[in-house]
Amino acid sequence: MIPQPTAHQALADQTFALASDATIGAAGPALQQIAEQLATQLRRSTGFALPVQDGAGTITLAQNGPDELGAEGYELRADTDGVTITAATSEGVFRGVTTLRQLLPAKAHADSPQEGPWEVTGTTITDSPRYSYRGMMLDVSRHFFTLDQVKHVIDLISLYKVNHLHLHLSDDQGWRIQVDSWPNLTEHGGSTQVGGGEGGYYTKAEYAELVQYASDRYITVVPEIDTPGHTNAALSSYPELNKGDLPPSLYTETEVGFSSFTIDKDVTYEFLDDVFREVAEQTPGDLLHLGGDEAHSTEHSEYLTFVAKATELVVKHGKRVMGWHEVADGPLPAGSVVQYWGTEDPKAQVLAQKAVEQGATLVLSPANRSYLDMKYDAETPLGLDWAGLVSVEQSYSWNPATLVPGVPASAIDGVEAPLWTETVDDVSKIEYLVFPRLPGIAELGWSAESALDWASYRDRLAEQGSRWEVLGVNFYRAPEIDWR
Ligand code: IFG
Repeated sequence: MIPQPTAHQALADQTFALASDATIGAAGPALQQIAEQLATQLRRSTGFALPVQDGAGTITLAQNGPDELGAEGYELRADTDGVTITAATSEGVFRGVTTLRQLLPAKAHADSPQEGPWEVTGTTITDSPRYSYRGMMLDVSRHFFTLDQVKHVIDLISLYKVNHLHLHLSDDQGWRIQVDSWPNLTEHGGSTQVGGGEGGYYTKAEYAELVQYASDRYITVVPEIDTPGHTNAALSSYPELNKGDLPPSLYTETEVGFSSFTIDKDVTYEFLDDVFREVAEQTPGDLLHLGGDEAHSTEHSEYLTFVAKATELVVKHGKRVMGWHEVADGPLPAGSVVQYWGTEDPKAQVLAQKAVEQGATLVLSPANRSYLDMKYDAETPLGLDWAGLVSVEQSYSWNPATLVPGVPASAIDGVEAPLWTETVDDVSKIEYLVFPRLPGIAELGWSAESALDWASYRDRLAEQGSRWEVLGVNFYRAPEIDWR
């Protein structure tokens, strides 16, 4: 099991066997939707009818669980008579069903009928997450990924109880989300990508479908509009955004830090007001990420002026600010979340401490631990290595509560594993870098501190390989794992 549950107890000589006459019981629309998702998958791999019915079934989902397990906690019991999953919320039931999918044999993930038996060793599980924010980031700017490709990523990360998908929607190389009031952002700014390919963007209908697909799997989408740096695509789309109204050409290389909004132009803030409004309208979640990283071409006092004005606009449109840790050098509105992407660099640690001193909380994305675009080792064909080589063990063996010195454990909202896509232009490359490291980050976000143990984890990870083979995931068969 990954993430390791809070508590689990085997039931001696009890085995649940899913049989062809099994039913799935669920009360109410939310639980029935979860039941239908589970049934759809198990019908494919078992060939069983698996009707979903109101109330109890062979597998019963119920929302009368204990409140003390929180918004995502659940109880699961599998014994000879059946499986029951109870929680206080439908989200908790969904997390319990995710656990059930891992208790079933790997072939339960197949997309065609497989031979039985379909057995689950008898167990009782009581489970709830350590942190409320467990995320993955996909950079869809450097290389664009279609709605279906992002849905596939959502399917995979939801297997590990990830509950946030941060989409890096704009950068120097591409603007990827439709903004009706500034249409050239996608028409022109979305027309290419790293390497000069045709790029792309999400229409509002496509973005709504993406957000709904994530929501149906209890994943909140966090949109990022990176500012004031990483803005070449926007600057190239609208001359008036530039000093002297001179727009740069589109950019398809991979340098960083060369672009900046024009801080002393009013049109910059009129632009952001429109952009944040339209993005906020498409964002059911309460976080809007405004970037803030690597503003090397923005004079620092101007950067601070910008952050104050840009954060105010995010709040104006009803969202809480999220930003990379550089934003903490300026004043942040209440409820801000600062994303730490430092390594052991003291400057980054000071900014994280400044964030917490002014009441912000942290999401941890240490580049030398959680950046999924870092090479595994010197032979890895994809990815970068500026933050070092990140093996599976390096990615797992850290403690979010103590990573940043001088920051209380209570200030940590959770963890997020970013996948930057300078070197990643298709799904098999996404899978190669994300697996097997993402499950480890998901475990750091979910499991109790006492459960975090590399020897135990690497053994549990070894069993996931067979699931990824059934799912056709192009995972890196890291030699440090004894894959079963
Ligand atoms: N740093 C940049 C990213 C990306 C990354 C690649 C952050 C916050 C290096 N900013 O990480 O745009 O280029 O590893």
